[in-house]
Amino acid sequence: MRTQVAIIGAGPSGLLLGQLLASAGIANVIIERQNGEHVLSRIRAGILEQVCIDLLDEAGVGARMHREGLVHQGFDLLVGGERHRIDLHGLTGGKTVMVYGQTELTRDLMDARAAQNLPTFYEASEVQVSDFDTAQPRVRWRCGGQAHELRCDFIAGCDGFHGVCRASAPRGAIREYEKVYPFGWLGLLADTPPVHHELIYVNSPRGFALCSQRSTTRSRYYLQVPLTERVEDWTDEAFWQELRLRLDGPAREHLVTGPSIEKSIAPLRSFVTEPMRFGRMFLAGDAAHIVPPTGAKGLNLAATDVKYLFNALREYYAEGSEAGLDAYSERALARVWRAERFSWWFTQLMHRFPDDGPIVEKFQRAELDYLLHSEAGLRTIAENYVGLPLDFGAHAGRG
Ligand code: RFL
Ligand code: PHB
Repeated sequence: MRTQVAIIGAGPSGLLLGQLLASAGIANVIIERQNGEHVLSRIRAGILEQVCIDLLDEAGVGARMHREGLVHQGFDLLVGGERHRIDLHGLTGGKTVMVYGQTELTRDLMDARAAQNLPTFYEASEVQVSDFDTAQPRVRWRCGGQAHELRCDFIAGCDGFHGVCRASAPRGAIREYEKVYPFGWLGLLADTPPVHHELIYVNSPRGFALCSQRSTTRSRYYLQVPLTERVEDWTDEAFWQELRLRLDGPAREHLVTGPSIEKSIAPLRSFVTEPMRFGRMFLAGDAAHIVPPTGAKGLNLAATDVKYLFNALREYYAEGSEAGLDAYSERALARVWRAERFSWWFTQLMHRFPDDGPIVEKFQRAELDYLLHSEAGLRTIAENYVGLPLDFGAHAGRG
């Protein structure tokens, strides 16, 4: 079998890249370890930046998102029992974010791919990538007891944090940066109306909490929990009770509880791989970097990697130019580090760290107090949250 681009992983990165390439007439094959239902069952991101929305439109899969997604012009920070609104729209000259679940976005991409009959191999085991230091990279895998081999021009490693692509890069050529946080997020999804029309990020003495949503009838809540907690030990009732304790009076009053549809604990991590290119293999999305979810940046970063990679591949096939491919890693990493910094900063601003003494708590409160009462501080939060412009820093020669 032969194709132009072999894509490893059918998460949002791989599926989006596949749609964009197909729209430009570039042949691609996706190889995914799980089955489609399993990919759709992972409850993850909920907030899309404009750059992600534009890219889904460019890929021709934005119709349902525009119909069903909720445009948010701001969110609340609840600090010391007091609510402060971050007016994203007002502080950024009209920018907004959209609430549209990763599950829905993935489903739209999967449906579009199936409708166009684009080749996808689900339930692939023993996936191996090789020869990406030559002009003929190779992917091998097994499916239903049968061995498969694919020759291609390029490999796109869109296989997430635990994938095979990054692990196959030569050890001497790769540098990894990592910070693991001493807590996780316990998430609960329920078919109950959200407690508030916008998101509420909560810094409480009992730890961080987040009131998010998927629609006007489906809520998503998170609680900061110690890494020692097990999801089996959290009944729905215990979750709601702890959430109530972290909210303010009005939110407590409006909170509608109900049975959970899903509950899980996600560890928090900052992680970056440098570079994001190894010969003819390119990493994109969670395969190359992880952010703690506090800034809602993971999926959006994946989308911008895909944008840069797609533009580079299109340029290569249309004009024979490798300039975009050569610039990919540096260009993507410049944006990655900015989002990593924001996610780390917002995480340490909003959570309780078990080893921090009372003085660090005071520093945190003083910083929040400053940010929330300063136009510059509010703007810093807002412009990072909606996503820095794609050409940010370009004028300083770093774009
Ligand atoms: P994914 O989604 O992990 O998909 C990778 C795919 O590759 C497959 N795979 C393999 N396939 C073939 N061979 C192998 N050897 C393979 N190994 C793995 C996997 O089965 C999978 O299907 O990576 P991708 O596509 O880069 O997408 C990244 C996003 O999923 C991720 O960044 C976001 O979910 C992060 N995230 C959020 N991002 C946002 O932008 N906004 C948010 O509000 C937001 N909230 C979140 C989040 C992530 C969370 N968790 C659980 C980590 C909230 C949470 C709780
Ligand atoms: C979510 O709805 O899952 C979500 C929203 C905002 C975040 C993280 C997760 O910062």
